Amino acid sequence: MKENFGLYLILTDPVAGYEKCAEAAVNESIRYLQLRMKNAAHEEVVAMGRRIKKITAGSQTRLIMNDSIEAAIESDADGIHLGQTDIPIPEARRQWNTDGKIFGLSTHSMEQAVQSLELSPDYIGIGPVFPTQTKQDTDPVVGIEETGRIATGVAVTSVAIGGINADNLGPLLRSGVRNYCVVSAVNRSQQPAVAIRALQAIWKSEVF
Ligand code: 3NM
Repeated sequence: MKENFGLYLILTDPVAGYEKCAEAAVNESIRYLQLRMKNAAHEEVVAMGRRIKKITAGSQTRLIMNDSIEAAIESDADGIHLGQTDIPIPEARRQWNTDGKIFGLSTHSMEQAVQSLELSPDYIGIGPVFPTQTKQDTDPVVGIEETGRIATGVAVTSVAIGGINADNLGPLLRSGVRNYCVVSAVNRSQQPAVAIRALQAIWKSEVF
């Protein structure tokens, strides 16, 4: 069944600090929290993953590690998010053969989204919906309408990503999108709980 949880929060250099953001995600019952420390050393990523796992333990919040299957295993995360050029999902599942782990995959077009279904990801990302400063060398912008078409058209849980904020979230959800990822809309806030609540209030008013 396709999930409907709204915000999937990615943490990258949050101004309020990783722990404070993770606590806010737990307190706001955010389903997915991804640790994306692109330029950090492996040991640093694993150490932060373990710290965040302690914060999410026993909560509804699942910790997803970005890219590195080793970091995901070593920090005992709940899942991993892979890009189109990372190790393929079947290989990741072989390396991390533990029941219940979550495997997510980035996609950047209808074609990729449809093709990804062969790999049985637990969810897919769709993006970038809008231009974003957060990720370098992104694929072409997908746009609201096409993102909605993909999200409603594929038989897998999906999250829209790229340039999403409180101003454009309403129209995005009206296109049929149910779940959305943000980096800067929360990581640039000194009060992550307030930013999370503002976004999820929009999601609740549009989706329910
Ligand atoms: N992946 P922000 S766009 C991590 O298109 C990431 O797959 C993208 O950051 C994709 O919310 C992106 O600050 C950056 O725009 C999202």
